[in-house]
Amino acid sequence: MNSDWHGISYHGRLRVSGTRLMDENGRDVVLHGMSSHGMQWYPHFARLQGIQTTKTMGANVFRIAMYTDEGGYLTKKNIADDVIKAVDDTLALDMYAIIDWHILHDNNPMEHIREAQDFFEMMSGRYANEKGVIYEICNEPNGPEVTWSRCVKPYAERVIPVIRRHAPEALILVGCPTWSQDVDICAEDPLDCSNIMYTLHFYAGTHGDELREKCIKALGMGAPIFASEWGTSAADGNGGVFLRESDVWLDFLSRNGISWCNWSLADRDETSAALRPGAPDGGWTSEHLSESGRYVFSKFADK
Ligand code: IDC
Repeated sequence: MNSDWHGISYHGRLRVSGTRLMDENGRDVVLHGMSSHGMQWYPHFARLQGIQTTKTMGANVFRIAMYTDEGGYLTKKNIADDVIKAVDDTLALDMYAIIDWHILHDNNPMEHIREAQDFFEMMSGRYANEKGVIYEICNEPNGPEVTWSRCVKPYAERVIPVIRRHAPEALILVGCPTWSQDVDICAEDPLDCSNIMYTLHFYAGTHGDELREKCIKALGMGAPIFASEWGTSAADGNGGVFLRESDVWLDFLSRNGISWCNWSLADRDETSAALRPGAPDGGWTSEHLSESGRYVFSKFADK
């Protein structure tokens, strides 16, 4: 591990200042790391051994993607136990943990707002005093009817206070319409709360200049941005990998001081997965990593 690796014990509680993410002592912070795949499918990679291996390569954040739909939390509540284990393991490694309410095909976050409130009530109660826990309240709102003003913003306004009751200073990430791409729309009509960031998601084979323009526009309007999910593949998680396009994106994020998590830490047979099929739970060497995994793991420690 690089000697300038820094985790929770160094940075402490994170806070948003303007569009920047800062640490407890007022230093700029940029987090790099992996996102798990769906916790209903790949919980074994979201454990100490695997997360530790990403840390060895320079990662200081881990995102725990808890799908709501598709056999996730809504139909299998005890997935929350795996999420808790993953959060505890991540914190034990001195790394920041993102708890992601991973809506996707259930495109409107309002659809399950009660469940979201109960879930975040439980999680923020449990981690009330933890400086390293970050809450991502809706992965990717999507669909023509799912607008910021009518659906996502009111959802955020009802879920954020639930978290704030227990963890008043926690960093909270808010998804944007159109699969967390419309950061500019959120920026035009921002939430009236502190310590929140909007998420920008991209897949290098599908999204390019146009999405970067939206991001620049949002930053220009003062919206803080966190790239909590991106892939080297096309948006369906496959195709490519698009490493030249990924270079352009990572350079862009770096120039703008934007933190990121890569999709995904799994051995699924799809190009976005960082591990090759049959990979063990951790301790990976180059032979266990996919082309994407080799690329992404080599970027964690970049500034
Ligand atoms: C994809 C997975 C794929 C799985 C599918 C389920 O890669 O294995 O079958 O979800 O719905 C996202 C989502 C993320 C997607 C990913 C790739 O947040 O859940 O994962 N993606 O399609 N947004 C844009 C792309």
